[in-house]
Amino acid sequence: MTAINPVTDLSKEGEIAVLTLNSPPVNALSAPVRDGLADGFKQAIADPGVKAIVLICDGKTFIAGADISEFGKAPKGASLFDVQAAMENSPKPVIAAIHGTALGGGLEVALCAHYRVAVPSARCGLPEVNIGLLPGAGGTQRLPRIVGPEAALDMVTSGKHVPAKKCLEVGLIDALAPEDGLRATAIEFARTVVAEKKPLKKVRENNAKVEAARGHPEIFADFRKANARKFRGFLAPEFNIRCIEAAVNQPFEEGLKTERKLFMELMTGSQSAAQRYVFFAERQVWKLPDVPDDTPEIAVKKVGVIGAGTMGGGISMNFLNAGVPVTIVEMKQEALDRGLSVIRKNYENTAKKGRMTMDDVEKRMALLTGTLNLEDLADCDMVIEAVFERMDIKKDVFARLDGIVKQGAVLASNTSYLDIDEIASATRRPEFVIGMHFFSPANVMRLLEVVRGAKTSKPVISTAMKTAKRIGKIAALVGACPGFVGNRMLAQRQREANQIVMEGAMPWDVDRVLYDFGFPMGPFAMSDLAGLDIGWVKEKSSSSTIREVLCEMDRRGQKTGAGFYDYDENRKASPSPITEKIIQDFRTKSGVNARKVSDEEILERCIYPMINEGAKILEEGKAIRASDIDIVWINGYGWPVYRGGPMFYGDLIGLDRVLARMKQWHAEMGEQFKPSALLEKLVAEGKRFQDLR
Ligand code: 3H9
Repeated sequence: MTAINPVTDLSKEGEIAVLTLNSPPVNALSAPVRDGLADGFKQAIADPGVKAIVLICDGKTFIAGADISEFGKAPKGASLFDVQAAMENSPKPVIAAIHGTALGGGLEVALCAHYRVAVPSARCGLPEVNIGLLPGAGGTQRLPRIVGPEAALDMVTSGKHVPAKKCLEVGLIDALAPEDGLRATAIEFARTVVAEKKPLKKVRENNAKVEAARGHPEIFADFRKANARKFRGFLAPEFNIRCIEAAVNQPFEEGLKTERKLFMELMTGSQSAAQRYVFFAERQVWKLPDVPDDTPEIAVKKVGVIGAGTMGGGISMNFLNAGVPVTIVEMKQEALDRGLSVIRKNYENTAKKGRMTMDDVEKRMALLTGTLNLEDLADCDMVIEAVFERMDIKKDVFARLDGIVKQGAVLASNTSYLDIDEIASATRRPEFVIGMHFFSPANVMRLLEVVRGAKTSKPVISTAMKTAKRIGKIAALVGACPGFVGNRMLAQRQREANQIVMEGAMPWDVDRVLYDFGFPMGPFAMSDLAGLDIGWVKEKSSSSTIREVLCEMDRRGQKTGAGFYDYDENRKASPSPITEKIIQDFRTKSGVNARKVSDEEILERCIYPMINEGAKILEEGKAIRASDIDIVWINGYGWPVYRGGPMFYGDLIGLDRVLARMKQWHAEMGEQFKPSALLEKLVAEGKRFQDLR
């Protein structure tokens, strides 16, 4: 075995050269990997004793793509295109041996091999779209030449990882190898290619499928139309589509040029910068400076959930999906029955859509036990309380749990804004109490805010985070403060949205601006969806806010067919003259002269105070990193991922600009706009949130 460089080895098995990459964690195409490939192929091709070359990787995966952390930096080392050309034009057959994932640039390298062999557990994909890019090393031109333009469109715009078996069916790989015999099988495959003098297959020359699609622009028009909603606001899916179009309509070399041009456009744009940032943010969020990964974990084998309402039911489903038995507690039989039947119905609906079998439904339901008796939670390893959001009720529940649940179990509250320390004080074991704030619908939304109390122990924090991962969530560890990270910042936006309406805009103006920014819906449409009567009590209603008046008129949102908006029978919203009149009356009563509020002001007033609040959260140590705040907003509140989250967005537009506005509004309108000290400091130092480490 010869070491080509620290990450590449070249060895020989008779007449077959084996080029092995070993660059943890994922064999990404960093400069040393590209250098190793370039030199390795050169040597193997030059060696007269070599008849064929196998490219294989050590570690957990084949090449998982370009090295994303190199993007935006000055290029170093061998060019990927030269490596690919050396492979494709090699006079000796090149066989890629794939395990783990061949993704992005990794698959693009494999597509320059003449043959591909993979283990059944391997997956192939071009996921660049997820980081706001397109496959920029020939992937958009080679993939459709194998799988056809339709399948290629699906793969490049979804970024999905296609299992090896399916890859074999569509011709993306040529043979399957036993799970523990990839190297031997690939070598054997290479020997057969040599012995049988099989052709040096170049994907680029395989034109039949792209030619067949030529003159059928409807393939692309239909695809765009079918996915318009999903792709709204994103540049990368459209650019990926244009590349596949180029593969169909242009000769290979021209298509490559189109791909290159569009790739560079995306690479230098803000959307991809945001999405690359989010890629790393999603991985950072699990890393807790004072709770190392090897912190002992409490084994969670049985979970108790208190409350069988929408929230409790949704939370339970997460655990059932992960195969964890759940005992769900309600106060009344009727509520319990209702809760259990909603869970069953949800699963049955999923089964009806073909996304699970009836057998799966029954398996999950068999893990679920309903009870009216809190004592039944005694042997649970984790109990999550999801009862009514009132401190006295929560404290009562926790005091009772303290007397019932075995020692060493995690006692979690799903509160969305109450003080976790006060809740913990109702027990004699505050170190076991933690917040696990799920977002509604809890079986769908990815975010979990894990709220650390002053006394919460590290194993309990670690257990909550690892449990979140196990049930497929993304969790951000936050500190105890009213509303935690998400709702605390949301309150800023909501206050300004309401205020802007008082000043002259209509709810639909505010909603339109935020929708165009990329949110799935604006704050007023959101309120209508959630129900305007959340927290509203008829007896105490005093007609003092627009919302109260709407509730008093029984305009309680979508469920009553009217709220801020009017709704038709298909729940389609239209601006309501009634709401408009209520708002105008409010303005008159308050002596406000309505003015035209520009779209720019709406956006700034809604977003900048959130960024300022985020800075205060960081300043107070209630979030570990700015990027954790962004994770909360992207996964819990529909912040468009291509804008990277509020803190990234602040960095992008310039913190000096945000600060200037905050100062101006602070002077003009009051304390709610007081600039955060951290924001002032960063601006003074010419730094960004991303520079805080
Ligand atoms: C591309 O290829 C462009 C080309 O078309 C054009 C070229 C001209 N780079 O996710 P994990 C790190 S674009 C750098 O926790 P898993 C990751 O940050 C690329 N680093 O593991 C983490 O670091 P840390 C197209 C990378 O087992 C560690 O590896 N490819 C890269 O859950 C482990 O990652 C993609 O978009 C990378 N490409 O999942 C694939 N990938 O430990 C992106 C990972 O310090 N990667 N890291 O936090 C993935 O989807 C997953 O990482 C993978 C493994 C499925 C591979």
